[in-house]
Amino acid sequence: MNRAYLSLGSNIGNSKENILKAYEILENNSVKISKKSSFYETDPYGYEDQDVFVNSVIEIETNFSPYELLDICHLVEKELKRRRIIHWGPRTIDVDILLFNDIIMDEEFLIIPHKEMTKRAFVLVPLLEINSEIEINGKKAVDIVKNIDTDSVRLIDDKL
Ligand code: PH2
Ligand code: MG
Ligand code: MG
Repeated sequence: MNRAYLSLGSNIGNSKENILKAYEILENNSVKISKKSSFYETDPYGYEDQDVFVNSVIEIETNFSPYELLDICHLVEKELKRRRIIHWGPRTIDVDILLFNDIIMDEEFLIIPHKEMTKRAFVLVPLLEINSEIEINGKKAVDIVKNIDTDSVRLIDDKL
């Protein structure tokens, strides 16, 4: 069984509902969710002229390969009617593979660990909530997050 971590983000429509729907679609496609972070309200990163996001991170168990898992992430985005208009812009849902076992790969359509994850508080904070020991490219995520401004990431109280 493979263990992977996925980041989910939404800032169009009912973002929390969208993430919950994404969980349901993942589970209906044989992706077992073993841990779920809380929901976080997060300021837009990169392209800033858009609404705040809701973000979460989940730990999953799967027999799929990284590319098969990527196909399922795309299926979730398709079912939630994601449209790609602005790079890093608003979306009903974005499902990204963060980590997959200890695989390191750098290919055109799939980079693991996720290329931007060490810069993103909205990824690191929920990831650390569900696995405080996690390492990214041999570095402890707890140490990486120390150098990042985490004020942009606010816990939404009502836990799942
Ligand atoms: N996703 C992006 C770009 N910027 N900002 C926040 N707060 N949350 C996101 O999920 C996000 C983002 C592109 O993947
Ligand atoms: Mg993304
Ligand atoms: Mg994506």
